[in-house]
Amino acid sequence: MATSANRVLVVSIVVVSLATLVSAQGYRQLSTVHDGSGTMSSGGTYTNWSAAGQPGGIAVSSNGALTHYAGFLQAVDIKRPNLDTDGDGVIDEISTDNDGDNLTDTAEVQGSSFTPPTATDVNIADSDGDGTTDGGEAIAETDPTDENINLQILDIRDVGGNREVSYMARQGKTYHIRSTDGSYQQPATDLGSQQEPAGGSGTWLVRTNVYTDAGATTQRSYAVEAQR
Ligand SMILES: [Ca+2]
Ligand SMILES: [Ca+2]
Ligand SMILES: [Ca+2]
Ligand SMILES: [Ca+2]
Repeated sequence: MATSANRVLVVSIVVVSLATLVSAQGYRQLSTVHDGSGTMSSGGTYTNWSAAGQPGGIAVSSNGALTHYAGFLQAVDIKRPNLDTDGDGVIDEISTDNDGDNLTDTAEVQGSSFTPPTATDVNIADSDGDGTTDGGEAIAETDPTDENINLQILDIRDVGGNREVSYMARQGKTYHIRSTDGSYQQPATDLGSQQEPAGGSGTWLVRTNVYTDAGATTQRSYAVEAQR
């Protein structure tokens, strides 16, 4: 978080619109038992999880009265048939979104909601713990595995009679800047949108952008909104 001696930070918040979500899939998901180097293949409306991709393959071993079955898919389902990670009343075995982060389990395993493709945890809503859910990072197009990168306002300050709002952005993406005057409430007024020009760094094209709120001098709260 940047700082400034003349900073006029009233309230900075980030609104991540969930208006566009990954739609529910038509197949039964088995991702709760996906682990290690297990592999997955897709065909039409179904998804096949290959036992051959499990580390060590399928094996059975015994130790006295105990028998250990290794490599079988759905082992977690058998052991924890009532597991409901997000508490929505739909057990993980039949839930398409275990952690309720608005990314399906399959999309999380495949990493298909991100560019570049990046897998996220199917049972943790915020895989990197940066305060933005995996689904929110998919909309903002930020790295869901980097706790230092998400959509956030970095600084608000008065400069030469204007107010400058700096925020972490992605090259080529369009953002809406919203505001409200007076004491804090959810910023609702759309000040306009801006598309981030070139200059993003790294694979995720991260850049700091500055929105200039011309002539703004009164108390004002800001939000930056990203949409898919
Ligand atoms: Ca999810
Ligand atoms: Ca997740
Ligand atoms: Ca996150
Ligand atoms: Ca992140």
